[in-house]
Amino acid sequence: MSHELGRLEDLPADYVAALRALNLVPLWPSLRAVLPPDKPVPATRATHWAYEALRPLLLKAGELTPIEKAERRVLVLANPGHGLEKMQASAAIYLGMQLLLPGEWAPSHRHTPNAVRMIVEGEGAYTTVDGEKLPMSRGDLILTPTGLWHEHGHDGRQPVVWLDVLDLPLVHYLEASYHLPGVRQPVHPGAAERRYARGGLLPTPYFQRAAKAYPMLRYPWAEARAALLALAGELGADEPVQITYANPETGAHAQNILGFYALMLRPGQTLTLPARSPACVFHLIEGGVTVQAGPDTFTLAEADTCCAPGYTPVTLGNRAGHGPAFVFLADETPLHCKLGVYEERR
Ligand code: 1HN
Repeated sequence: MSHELGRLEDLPADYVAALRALNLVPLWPSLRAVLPPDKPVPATRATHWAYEALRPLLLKAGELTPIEKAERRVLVLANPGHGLEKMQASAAIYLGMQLLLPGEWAPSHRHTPNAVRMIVEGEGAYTTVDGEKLPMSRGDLILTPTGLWHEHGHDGRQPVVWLDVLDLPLVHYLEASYHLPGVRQPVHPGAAERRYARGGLLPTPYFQRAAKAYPMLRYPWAEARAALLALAGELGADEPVQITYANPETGAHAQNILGFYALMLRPGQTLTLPARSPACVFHLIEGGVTVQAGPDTFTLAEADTCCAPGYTPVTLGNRAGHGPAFVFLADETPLHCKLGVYEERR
């Protein structure tokens, strides 16, 4: 049973002042705000960031601010529901579009928040993570897990842009976010994506595997796309065609806090994702889709990004009459599962 609780204004001012002087506050005036009835009231608002609109502003940043003055030249995709200055897409997710110009160098550093990059456009850039030089091509997913040294370089001729996805808002909220500058990393040969190139086939004996928490750092789009097409061939026409970016040694999510997925929509297919507790980000790699998040509907062109708050059903639709659409997703599922607050409502 829910009934009106006493308000702060109902209490004598001198009583409230006496409490405050001792760093005390009464719970009951705020109880309903922190425990709203039935479901949360998310600050996260369904929000769309159109690439066509932001791209010229990002390129302009390349003229206005040299890389030495930025370290990372990024426009943050901020959710107005949280206040733009908070630099949050959702409670736990940070999004930014990063520009690296030919010849530029974004120096080595490491930090506690986990990052991934989803490459949006351009060729010739690379990121070196934990001594592994990882080429960046459109649609590739590159991990930069917590604590690993990383730096970006660019040997190509065109601007390179990627989407950064970090769990920064959460790690910052936990007062666990910090940064260390580093020196240029020595690069060691070999790429884990080749060692782990086939699902279910692991390097043996065990010592040939990376005895690392994050054995594979780059997930080439060519592999993910081929996996989706193969999966589509196996599944019924109405079934969701979706893959999870996983740790090849453990099968768990690739990173600890945020989950990453790719999804294929067949021509004309619509797919309704049930309301779930985690917020979710959608980034269109290929094709044209609509994203209906509760009462809001967004029309995504290639390289567009949008987010939906938790506890909101989302319907995705492929607008194309022919040709599949490919969407990259990031969400807070691993975090919610580990904390025991994950929920799905149908
Ligand atoms: C970071 O380290 C990068 O390394 C990009 O490219 C964006 C946003 C907040 C904190 C660290 C990068 C970031 C970031």
